[in-house]
Amino acid sequence: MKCDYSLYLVTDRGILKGRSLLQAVEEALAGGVTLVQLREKDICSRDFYQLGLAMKELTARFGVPLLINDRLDIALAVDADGVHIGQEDLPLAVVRRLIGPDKIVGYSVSNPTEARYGEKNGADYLGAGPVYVTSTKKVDIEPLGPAGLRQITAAVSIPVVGIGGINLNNIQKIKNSGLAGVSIVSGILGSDDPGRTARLIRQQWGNV
Ligand code: TZP
Ligand code: MG
Repeated sequence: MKCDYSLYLVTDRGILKGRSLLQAVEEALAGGVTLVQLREKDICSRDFYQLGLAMKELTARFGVPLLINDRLDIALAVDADGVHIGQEDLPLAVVRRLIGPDKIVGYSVSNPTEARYGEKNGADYLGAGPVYVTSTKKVDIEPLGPAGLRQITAAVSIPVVGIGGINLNNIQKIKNSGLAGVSIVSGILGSDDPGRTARLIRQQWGNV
């Protein structure tokens, strides 16, 4: 599936400053988010499913694809546009086989070896990170910075998005790293105005 990775919003309900998740994502979509990943770490399957259905309806209204983090079963159940998996989830080739050739499969990487593995085993795109220090996810990997990102983008020919600590203030520094886009959690959802922030980031990044 063809996909615009330029401004990729990943969700987190822990940083919403009292807003509802759907409301904050809707504002971000109105601001120009081009792709959404529903990421839930501590809700039961039934709640994840119900939220997935609601999120699918919302993103579809904006013509934006929805991916589900980690959970292939939820992605299939809500007929999402794809799934994003990491190094500790089901093996990439298994996910690709089960979800089929037409859905989007994303794969988290933090070095060129993992990136090449992802490209060979069926990923449509790679999420490379952490780019900068972040408190949204516990990671014990040194931030890649622009140079580390460039090593990853140079190693593969599929699209790569950067993730981790990216915000309005540091986005310029990774503009020339060969990325297809930026993937952001707190830089948008934790900002005072997700719609305005998304719009400003979109302006800074440009349309890919
Ligand atoms: N994967 C690598 S870093 C990260 C994920 C999900 C968290 C990114 O969150 P933020 O708030 O954009 O730093
Ligand atoms: Mg994962």
